[in-house]
Amino acid sequence: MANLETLKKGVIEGDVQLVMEETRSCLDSGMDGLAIINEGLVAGMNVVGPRFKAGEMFVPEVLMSAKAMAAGVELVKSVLVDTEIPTAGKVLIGTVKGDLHDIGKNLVSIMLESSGFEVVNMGVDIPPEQFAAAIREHKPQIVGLSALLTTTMLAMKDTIDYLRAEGLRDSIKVVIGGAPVTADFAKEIGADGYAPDAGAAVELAQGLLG
Ligand code: B1M
Repeated sequence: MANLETLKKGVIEGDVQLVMEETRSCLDSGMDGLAIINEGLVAGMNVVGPRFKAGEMFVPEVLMSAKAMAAGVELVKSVLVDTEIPTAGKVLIGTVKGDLHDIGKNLVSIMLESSGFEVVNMGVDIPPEQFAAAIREHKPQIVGLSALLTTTMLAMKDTIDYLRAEGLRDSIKVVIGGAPVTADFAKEIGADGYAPDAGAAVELAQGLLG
């Protein structure tokens, strides 16, 4: 019997095989695709986020959960050809110029995607000009900047200043994060918000657009 609770459990446990089997049987039983995503797959990820934030789950486990959820979403998407999957908003995210750290930023991307955001992940070492070009191309509501080095934190300010000079700052919310970053620093450089971890980044994005 297809069961959304089993699906949710599969995501929490990062069990790719179980999630794929259960997603298939939910689809075979005629269950609505969006219900499978929201009440099974995303519901599982909604448990993972707070557990990670509380230090009850660690990075490798979160990545397995995200992988399991993504496998299920792919299966559902393959049958939802004509159905629009509603998005919570569009986020453009990248690690700033000079910085090559991307593990945390990718985790933030995954958690945002799991919560229904459309994410354009630009990668690492992104100069302000490239952020500006991507904002023009993708028209996100939120731009996320990540930095892991005390030296590259300054590139966050450069990026925000550049976006302001280009007339793009007022059309977006800028959120920042990364180990050396603080809420005070976010205020100082004119960002709209700071999140200490991936779970908080999702809450921040939801709050800014809500
Ligand atoms: Co680097 N490194 N590293 N490194 N590295 C640190 C950051 C460091 C603290 C290590 C140390 O000395 N103790 C130190 C920085 C010191 C400082 O500036 N204060 C450091 C250094 C010095 C360097 C090099 C300069 C070393 C050298 O070459 N001499 C060099 C710089 C390269 C460059 O970027 N130009 C370097 C290189 C590297 C590797 C390439 C080897 C590798 C990166 C691999 C990769 O990312 N693909 C690496 C790693 C792995 C680390 C440590 C060990 C781990 C970082 C990590 O992935 N953490 C790190 C030490 C540490 O943090 N313990 C260190 C796990 C990740 C899940 O957490 O990234 O904090 P984190 O992300 C969190 C939050 O910060 C937040 O949410 C995430 C999930 O909860 N968050 C956001 C992150 N981005 C966010 C964006 C948001 C919101 C929240 O909104 C947009």
